[in-house]
Amino acid sequence: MPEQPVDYVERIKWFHQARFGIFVHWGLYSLLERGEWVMYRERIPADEYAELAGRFTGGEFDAEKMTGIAAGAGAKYMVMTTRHHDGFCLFDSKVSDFTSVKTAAGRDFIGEYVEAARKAGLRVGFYYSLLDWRFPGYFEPDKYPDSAREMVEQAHAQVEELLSNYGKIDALWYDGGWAADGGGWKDTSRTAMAEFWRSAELNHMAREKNPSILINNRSGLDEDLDTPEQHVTASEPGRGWESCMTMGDSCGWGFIRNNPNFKTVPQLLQHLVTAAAGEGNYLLNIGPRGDGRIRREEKERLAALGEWLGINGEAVYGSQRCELPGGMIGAWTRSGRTGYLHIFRWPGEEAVIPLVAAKALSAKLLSTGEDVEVRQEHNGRLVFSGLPKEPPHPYVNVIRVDFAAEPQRMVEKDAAAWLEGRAGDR
Ligand code: FHN
Repeated sequence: MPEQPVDYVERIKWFHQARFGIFVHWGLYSLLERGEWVMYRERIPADEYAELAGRFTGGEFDAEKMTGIAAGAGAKYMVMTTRHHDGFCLFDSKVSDFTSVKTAAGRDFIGEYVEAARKAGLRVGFYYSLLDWRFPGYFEPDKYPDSAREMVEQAHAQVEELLSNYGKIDALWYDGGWAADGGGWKDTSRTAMAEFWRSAELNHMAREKNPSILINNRSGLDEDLDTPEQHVTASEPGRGWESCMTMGDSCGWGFIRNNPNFKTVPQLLQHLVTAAAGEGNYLLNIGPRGDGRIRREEKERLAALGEWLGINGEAVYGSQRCELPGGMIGAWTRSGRTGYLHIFRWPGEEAVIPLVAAKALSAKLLSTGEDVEVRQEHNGRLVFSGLPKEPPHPYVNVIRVDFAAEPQRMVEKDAAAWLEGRAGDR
């Protein structure tokens, strides 16, 4: 008997608990070290590009090492490119010879990833690019209708393979469903996109194969998850969302040889906390080298995130929306009646947050484990005092505050009352 469809609230529970995932972009393009768009941006003919498969052996690709690094960073899931826009598959496919199994590597890297991720206790996501640059029908669907049809059929067959051959997959991360720029697409709307890829049928099949799968919004249909890219913007309450981001320059999801703009650990943490504060997730990308090794800059940052989450994880995992203001110093996350003030800019011995409409019972600094003195003044101003002069943790410090009720932002009915030290909500 086929499994029954699983209710959205039930399906998305693990995702809300997780809050932090690692994205992996790896493929033939990694050998060229100029990012994953190199084939198209440099207009490398398909045959010439395909020769890269003869050199792509992934000799240093170690799925256990990679998933270990992700788990050590405190991530709870991963999403790996099963194929990107160049069409090269890291898995075995009956409908394509352009795969790592049938070329020099002779390996099913996706199979290795799935096994290692499960062993490391991580949920498993598949990135799949609908478009495949090797098909003229992608760029000019009216001129080459057979090619366009073949490309869509290949996508259907491969998504089915991916969801049939690797056990239960937790997330299906489509990409590349959009109209080709400058090409022959007359209608560039999401509706046209969904029609082109026959997305309703595709996603129906995916849910039949795996009733608990989460599907993102990039096939032209909204499905389960919004996917803001390179920015952290919360969706409407109740809707799942995940912000994906590169560690370096925005054009470099795949390996770039000299990538001078790596974000700092505090920047990465601020993104993670901002996502958690809006009840969303942070999907942070790594782009291994052509041979599969993960670069030092990424390993160092991930280890630092793991160390921080080891101390402050309770403020992130399973976090709920919190709209308390961060004053001038940070942002809040929440879990029931407990609020977590993440201080990005350490103010010194005293920290002030206004407009807190709940009674604070006690406070503790997670990085030291010490209790913190807290008093409440007019306008719900919380004043934390007796704090260390210098930030005890170099990146982000978290004060946990237990409140008597769910902490909410005070509504200022008289917006000028604060000038006289009066509470504006009465
Ligand atoms: O074009 C891709 C890009 O290479 C990368 O895979 C990102 C990840 O979200 N998505 C596309 C752009 O939206």
